Amino acid sequence: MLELYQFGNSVCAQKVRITMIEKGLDWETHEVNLFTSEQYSPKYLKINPKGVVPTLITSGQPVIESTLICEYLDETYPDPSLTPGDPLGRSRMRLWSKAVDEGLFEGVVELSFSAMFRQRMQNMTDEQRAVRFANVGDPRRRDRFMSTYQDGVASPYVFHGIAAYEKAFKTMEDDLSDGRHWLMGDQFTLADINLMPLVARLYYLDLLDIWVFKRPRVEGWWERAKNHRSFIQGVMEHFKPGEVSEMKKSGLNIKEQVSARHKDYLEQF
Ligand SMILES: N[C@@H](CCC(=O)N[C@@H](CS)C(=O)NCC(=O)O)C(=O)O
Repeated sequence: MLELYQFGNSVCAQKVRITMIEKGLDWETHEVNLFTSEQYSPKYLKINPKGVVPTLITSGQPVIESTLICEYLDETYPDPSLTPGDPLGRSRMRLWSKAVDEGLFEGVVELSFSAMFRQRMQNMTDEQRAVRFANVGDPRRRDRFMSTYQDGVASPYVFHGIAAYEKAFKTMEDDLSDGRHWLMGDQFTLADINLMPLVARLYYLDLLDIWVFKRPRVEGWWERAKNHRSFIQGVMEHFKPGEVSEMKKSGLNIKEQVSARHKDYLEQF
């Protein structure tokens, strides 16, 4: 039986769940409470030395990094395939994985953090905060975290995230302009799965229109994505009561500032 270490509303875990549902797989869930820093416990660090979720356990072996977990699942359970059949298609699909891993994921973290978790961290004790900032010895993650904790949407890391989303949505709109349903064409692939939770988070924070206003093809893609069975079962059905309304409320608190920074980005670049 596959095992998935995850935490509630984690976008990376959502990617993996969508993939497992596409494949018709069953799995056992273990919750790792990120708010009590369970991800840094010596026991968890043994299976995921980065101290993050998700981790997939298969035949007793850990697989980490959500993009790699999804690829592992697609290779191990090839039906239905979530990867284009030709090398060029695969390289294009992986460009989307890179966009997620090299900018969009940080963007979603910084925006979600500014909207939802910053205040929760302000209520922590100094000791609890110090543990969160320690971030298993990764100074880059710590710097991002501290900057967004201190400055919220004014942090340069939030600006980087806003820029990453702008570039991704522009490319999506262009790619979808030939009328294709999914990012790689008619085939639903890991590119769509990679993007779905990241677009969903903006949607639930009520920030999505900042980027997709006047991007009808992205809107069409999102409409299909959010009605896709694996999205409904892998994301929507996992929300706890009140979670969706809380995301919307938190996002609205930062919407004006995010919109202003998005305008700054368009003016500057
Ligand atoms: N690149 C990793 C990122 C994983 C990641 O950062 N996960 C977040 C939740 S979405 C986490 O566990 N954060 C805990 C922390 O930073 O302490 C992946 O795709 O699996």
